[in-house]
Amino acid sequence: ETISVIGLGYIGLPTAAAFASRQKKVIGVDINQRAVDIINRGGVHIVEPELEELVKKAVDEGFLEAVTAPRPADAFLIAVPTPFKDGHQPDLDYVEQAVNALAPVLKKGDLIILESTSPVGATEQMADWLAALRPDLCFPQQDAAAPDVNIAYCPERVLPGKVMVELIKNDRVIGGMTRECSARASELYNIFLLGECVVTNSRTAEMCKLTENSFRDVNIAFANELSLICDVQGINVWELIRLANRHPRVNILQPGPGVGGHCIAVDPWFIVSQHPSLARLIHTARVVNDAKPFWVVDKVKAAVADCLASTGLRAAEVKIACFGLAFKPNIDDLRESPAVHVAELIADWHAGETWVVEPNVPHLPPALENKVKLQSLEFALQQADVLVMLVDHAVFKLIPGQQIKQDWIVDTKGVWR
Ligand code: SAJ
Repeated sequence: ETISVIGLGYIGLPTAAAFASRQKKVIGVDINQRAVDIINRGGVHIVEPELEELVKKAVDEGFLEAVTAPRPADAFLIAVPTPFKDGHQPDLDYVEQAVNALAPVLKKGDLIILESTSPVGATEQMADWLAALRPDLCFPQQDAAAPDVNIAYCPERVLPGKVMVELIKNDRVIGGMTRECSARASELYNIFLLGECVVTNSRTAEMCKLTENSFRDVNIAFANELSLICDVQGINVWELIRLANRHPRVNILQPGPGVGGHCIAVDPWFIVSQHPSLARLIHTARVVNDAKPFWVVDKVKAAVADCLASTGLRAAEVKIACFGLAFKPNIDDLRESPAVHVAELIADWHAGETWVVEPNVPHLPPALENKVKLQSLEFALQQADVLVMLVDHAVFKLIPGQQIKQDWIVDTKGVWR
């Protein structure tokens, strides 16, 4: 049995490595020649704990090979990006490209699984595309008899930074287009899965993925809204949440500078774009979370104004130090990071220098080049006038209170108060 994983990114490569580690022959497919070359040398082009060792072993032992165009296999897993286009419409172009590429090598008895986060109906859409490309094969439909090719939607739900653990341990939602499709997909994942395969249909599985990330977004928006209210009321929002969470049925998440990453800030829009008038709460949560960076910048402006009034410094002399750029603590991933957004907004507005401290990243992202300076933790703590805490990295939490001498602090994570 040969398994082909199409899209060797944050999800596809770990999944390919998991199958290969169970001695299955895996063909990884990616249009990025550079990624393919790195993998075939036993390396990785993304940072994720444990991944490099697994990939190296799989390639050395001959279980994993990367190529740029699909080859025949028995099962195909599609794990390509599904971003959104202008107006927050889901963009299925990469899925369609993957389908176009694999259609010619498809044969009777094959299984196709879509893992990419997708709007409801995407799996049926994929079956329609395939049916048009391969009229000689029978694809699953609600009414049809046993199809030649089985199709299922099985979303990933792994947490970046813990992918290799969660990939194996988490339960997996299996949305087959028919019962047979679900049975085949469950059998495939059971090659490496310790968690359970929970079977449903493809539309429910698509909605389930969107629901999980929207749940988190709505709950973070609740915490972010509380932080605005508490600021006006002079209440410490972190203490408030700690106290409220002592209630047995209350479990509020943490406020911050906004919501980043490539999932939670994106997936709720897939629901909103399909149901603009029904998804009011989900839409509002997005608006609340996306507004948070601007609120943080207003707080920084107020702190700088206060600093100028108290010290008599000119604005151009005030040094602002931002702590953290990653989209969440203890990772190096800057994708859609609200901290990057905040640092950029500050630098664009501020007349003096803006500094950034980010121990997890060696270079500034393009958005910040020529706008801010990367500084060491010690230097920024000693020399900055205004401190802005954006990401609660463990190293920042360890800074002893007496080392923080500044009077002007904007702390979006409640670390320094
Ligand atoms: N955040 C807060 N407050 C919190 C928790 C998170 O502001 O209390 C912020 C983070 O700082 C970050 C953003 O939310 O900017 C997202 O971080 P996250 O840790 O909630 O999620 P991701 O994006 O790393 O991964 C999520 C996970 N989904 C859920 O927990 C429901 C993961 O399981 C999914 O597989 C992943 O999205 C995905 O790929 O969809």
